[in-house]
Amino acid sequence: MNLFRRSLIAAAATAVLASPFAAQAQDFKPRMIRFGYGLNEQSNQGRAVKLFADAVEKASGGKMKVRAIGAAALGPDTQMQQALIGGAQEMMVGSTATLVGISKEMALWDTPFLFNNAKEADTILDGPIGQKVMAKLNEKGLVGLVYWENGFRNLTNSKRAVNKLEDLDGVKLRVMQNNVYLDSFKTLGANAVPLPFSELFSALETKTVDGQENPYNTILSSKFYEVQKYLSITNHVYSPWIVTVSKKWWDGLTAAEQKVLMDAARLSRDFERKDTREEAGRALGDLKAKGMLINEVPVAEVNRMRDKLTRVNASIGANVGMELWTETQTALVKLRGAK
Ligand code: TK8
Repeated sequence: MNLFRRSLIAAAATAVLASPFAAQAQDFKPRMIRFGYGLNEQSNQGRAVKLFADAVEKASGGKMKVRAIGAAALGPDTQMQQALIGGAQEMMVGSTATLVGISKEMALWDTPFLFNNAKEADTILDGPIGQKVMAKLNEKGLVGLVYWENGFRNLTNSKRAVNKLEDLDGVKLRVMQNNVYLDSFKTLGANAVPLPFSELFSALETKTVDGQENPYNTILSSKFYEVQKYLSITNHVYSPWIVTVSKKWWDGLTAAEQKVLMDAARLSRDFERKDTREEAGRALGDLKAKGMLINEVPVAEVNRMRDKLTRVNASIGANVGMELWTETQTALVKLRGAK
């Protein structure tokens, strides 16, 4: 062995000993983490996954590597969730709404008009209630790390501007695969059709469905403006994303490795929310420039929608458990009184 190589190895050994990853020094092979997500690389979701990947690689000194796989190349949310539970995939980020079939408490976040603004969402999601809902995933083979912002959802369709409740009548509207969404939009008079997000663009393009609902960011990054004429602002629900890990895999990590992931997840959360809010702030202008016709649904009409949906609220309460439901309502009242 020549001198140069020898000193290189010595230097590497020192670096390894100095890091909490010393235990793996002998048979160094980076841990590969397949991290799947549904949106494009050029989206708020894609940017935050990239930031997470870089943070993990840096904090672990290259011993943990994240392979970010977007555009649902590993399958739609529900498929990835099963891969995580089985241990065939390590990580993903997706909608909490598609987790309801696995963990019923997640339906809490589907409550129409639950949060009035992003501040309320952050406080509840990052506080004891959000953490309690997240912890329920552990019984199901998943570990939740953090919530990201998907955002307040709005309606788009190719038929007509929605200015009043009745304009939704018979509109074939794609919803997420979840009974609360299905129920909500049926109650509002739409012909609600559950579909995975990965099939949505082509369903809109071929007019298999007339419309959908998502935050401005997604309407922009998924290019829905190419196949949707009308955007009607309702802000009918705040949707979180959640970063999840396969519990099977997580349980085999060292405490130091788990910490690297948790720290990077928190960094990604703070970055993602900021990035999403900035993008949402300019997205309406961008969508208008792309040719969408945008209208704000009058408050009185939004209130009519809200009233119609109280029936749905009652069933969400029953499904997630009245204790959790009441705790959330009480926390929100308190939060609103405090400002
Ligand atoms: C992306 C989805 C998306 C969600 C939906 O995988 O399905 O409409 O809003 O963000 O999770």
